[in-house]
Amino acid sequence: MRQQRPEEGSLLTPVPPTTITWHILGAGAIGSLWAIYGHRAGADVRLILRDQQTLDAYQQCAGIRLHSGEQTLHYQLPARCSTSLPSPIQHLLITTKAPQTLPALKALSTHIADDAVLLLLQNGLGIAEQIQREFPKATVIQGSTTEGCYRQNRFEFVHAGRGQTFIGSTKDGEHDTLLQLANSLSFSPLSVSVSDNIKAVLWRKLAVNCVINPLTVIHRCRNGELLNSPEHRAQMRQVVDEILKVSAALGYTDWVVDLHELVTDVATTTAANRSSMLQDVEAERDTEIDAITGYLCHLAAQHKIAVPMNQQLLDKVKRLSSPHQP
Ligand code: KPL
Repeated sequence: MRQQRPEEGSLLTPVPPTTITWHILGAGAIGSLWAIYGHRAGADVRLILRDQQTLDAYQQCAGIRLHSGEQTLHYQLPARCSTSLPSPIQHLLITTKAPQTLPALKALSTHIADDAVLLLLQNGLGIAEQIQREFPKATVIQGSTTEGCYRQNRFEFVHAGRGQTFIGSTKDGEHDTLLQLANSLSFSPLSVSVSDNIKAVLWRKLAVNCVINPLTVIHRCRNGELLNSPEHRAQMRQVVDEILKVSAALGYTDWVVDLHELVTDVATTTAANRSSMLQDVEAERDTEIDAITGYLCHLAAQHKIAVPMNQQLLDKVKRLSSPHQP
């Protein structure tokens, strides 16, 4: 019998549309994707920008542009910076990069309702636990997306590849809430599903990011170009083999039986995309390498598993993202 992928356990029972107001923290590629499609769908979506300077730049650009196939969408949806937010935030979609998440949330904390829903849609692992500690009464939901989107200019993005988006919770009894949230964020063409095994989905996404993101940085190439060279393919295989060993030590073997295939699939469907890590390195921004490869290497060390290829990629990307490091 064919092995069931964790994504396929998702329940897609239709739930009536809701009128949730979504605040979106982070106007990067993923945040802007949801903001633009949400606004187009008539949903109440509001951007939270870092500071007044960013807000001024946003207004000067008259909002966000998104190129999607032949179409360009251009909207100036409501945006505020964190110092001028009016009411307590009840639903927050967090799309900031892993290292910026906690500082950004702390800066917003007086505007976040105690019982807010904080939905995390970002690469890497380890941040949700930190958020839950900081906001103990909030409902923290984790999500994962393989939509491919990259920044072309400050507020201009390209939706370069269609992917899948899942949300879920590690706590029991939140299924109806999750369905409602998934429904409220399924702005066409984006579709959000509930996973009944979000840990597996996040682990699989971490694995994909451990392969594609650092390798596209080292080779300065688009995702699909990794598949064109035998040398790059060999490196991809090596990274995957090491992840399989760590997965086995953690008891996650069933989640990654098709990992080689999955990585190739994602590199193919997002072939035209520039990975988020490559975009960060090129823009001299902090990367998410610590929450991705760093997280994996940390677990490997705890279980005394050698992951030399991942360690090498971690060191190289860290050197590239902090050029002053020896
Ligand atoms: O998540 C991604 C990223 O760039 O961070 C992938 C799926 C690799 C798409 O580019």
